[in-house]
Amino acid sequence: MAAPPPRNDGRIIIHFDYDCFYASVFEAENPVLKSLPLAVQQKQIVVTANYEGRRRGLRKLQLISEAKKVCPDAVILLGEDLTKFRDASKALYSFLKSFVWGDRVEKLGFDEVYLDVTEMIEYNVELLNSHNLANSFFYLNKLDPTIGFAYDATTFCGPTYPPSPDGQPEATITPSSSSSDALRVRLLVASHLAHYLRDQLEQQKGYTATVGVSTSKLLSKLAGSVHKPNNQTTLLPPYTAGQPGEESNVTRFLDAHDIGKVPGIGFKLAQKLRAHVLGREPNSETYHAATPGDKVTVRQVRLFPGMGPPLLDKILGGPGSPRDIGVKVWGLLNGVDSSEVSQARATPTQISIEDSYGRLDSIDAVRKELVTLAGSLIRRMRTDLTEEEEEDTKDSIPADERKESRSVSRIRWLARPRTLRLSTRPRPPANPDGSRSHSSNRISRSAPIPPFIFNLGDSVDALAERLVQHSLMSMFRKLHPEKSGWNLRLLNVAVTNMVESAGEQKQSSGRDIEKMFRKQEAVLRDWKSSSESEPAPSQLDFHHYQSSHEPRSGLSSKLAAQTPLSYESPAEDYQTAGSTLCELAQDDDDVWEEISDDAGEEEAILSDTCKLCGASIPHFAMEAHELYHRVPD
Ligand code: TTP
Ligand code: MG
Repeated sequence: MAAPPPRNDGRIIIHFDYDCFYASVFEAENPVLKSLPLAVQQKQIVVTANYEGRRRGLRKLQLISEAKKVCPDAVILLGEDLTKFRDASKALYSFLKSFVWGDRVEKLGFDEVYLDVTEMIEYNVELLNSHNLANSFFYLNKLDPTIGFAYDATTFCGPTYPPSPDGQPEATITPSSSSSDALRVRLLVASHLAHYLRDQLEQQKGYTATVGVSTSKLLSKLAGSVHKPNNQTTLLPPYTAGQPGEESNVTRFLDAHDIGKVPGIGFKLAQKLRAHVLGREPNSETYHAATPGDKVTVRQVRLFPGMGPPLLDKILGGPGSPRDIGVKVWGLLNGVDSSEVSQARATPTQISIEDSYGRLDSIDAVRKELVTLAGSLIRRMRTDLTEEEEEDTKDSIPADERKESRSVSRIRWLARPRTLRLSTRPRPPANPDGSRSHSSNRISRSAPIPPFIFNLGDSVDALAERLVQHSLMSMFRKLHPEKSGWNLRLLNVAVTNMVESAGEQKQSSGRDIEKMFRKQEAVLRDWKSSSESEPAPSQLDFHHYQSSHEPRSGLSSKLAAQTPLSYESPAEDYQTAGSTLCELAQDDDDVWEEISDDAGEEEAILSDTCKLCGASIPHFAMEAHELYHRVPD
């Protein structure tokens, strides 16, 4: 066995996972729901349920019919329009970020956030008074020592791994050369910050979360999953083994996990590792190796004869895998993850809107759908990429015309995308026996964005029509030159290749993102009246499908703004904790491609096992589940 890679436990990371997120969004809107069993429905499945519902038998990915059977008085709310979840996710992200010093706050999907709190913790550890630890004060603001909270620094706050013996004081703050002691104090202080943040989230926003505290994204995420819901877990030192033969807490903690549970080791990699250890193909229906005979732990893989980066390269390498995959996975198996919490960015790197269809096979129908999608896209661009700017007019107006000093506000673009991309996913032709393969690739076409799209004075509807006329229809004809004979499952319209506006770049890293979110709300409000006067895209789709008597396979319009706050690929969005291992990377920058097979977007519906996260999903639920992966932000 190769030596474990070197550790670097210099950072302190807190991982948040909101409890039953979609249900909580409804509860925050209407607190009466908290005491009722609540299920959120997409298509015919429950995508989540609140804890009262779970107590009464409601489950994630349960059929609605089953949910009604086990809990006849369940309140079932439709969660196909993702707007409110996205908005709540942004607001909570912004809220958490407002506490953290620096920009290292990263959103993973809708309901997870990593906070790098190293700087705050170091500052507060420095200020600890070892003679009066029980009455410590956590300073949340360096400039204002009154802002913060009192805490007892003699004990960890909340559960730890391994559990601490009851009533034992935890902290011994003495000048000590032991790095393990120093780390212990830093984690202890961080456990109090984590508790404070959870409390604020609940008091001020009405959301609870399950939280992990450790030194990397990998370990904080895994630690967070120990005590669910509404609790926290701190992974205690020692993180490195002292004597030969001794095991660190990291090793003990990680070793017991099934290999498929390790963030960064996706389903495909886990299956290859299981096959190697078991010496046979594992059951492909396995849900994170739930089948007892197929369970392979981290320890089994780590201690397998000859294990180390070269063997891992052999097992996992191959076309499409990262060159250093062996080193990376070896790191993960040993609890080493050097990926940083990304810096927050003010604007997304791309915005994309899509919808899926039961049958879309005529130019007229395509045109109509493109106008709807283009309208949603432009609305989203205006929300995410503009800000209201106050200008003091005092100096720009000649003195004789100046009645009084006043400020006017105008809206300006923070970033402008340069590329428009249209993607479709054709329905595969029927096989001779009448069956149809589920698998089909996306094809896409890109073009420069026509400048008129940025005219803030024009109505969204007019711009959407113009964009379809000017660009999207000709792009579509290049993708599908035949007048008919095709049938599409999906249309996606995206803007990519984002360029931040001058002035924005200079201050981008220090931007007040909270201000941006406040502005977004204001901007949205302005446009709401016009968008509310027309049917929402989902309603349009619904009518469309109702009238054509087609089974509606698509969900409501999906909007996705990908930012470096979250991972680049949907797969990673859900599965990894920051490793660059990406089984299904989506290359965002291949902007000028001709027709390209987007293998990264390959259909995740080949079997009942989700190819992105390995979950065993009932066939009927796969589409809703796939949507969940595909809409990261
Ligand atoms: P999860 O974090 O898996 O679930 P959760 O937050 O509801 O519950 P928990 O307390 O166990 O963390 O997913 C976050 C949200 O994503 C969830 O509220 C609903 C949505 N979702 C889907 O839409 N489809 C899916 O297949 C899954 C798993 C989740
Ligand atoms: Mg959650």
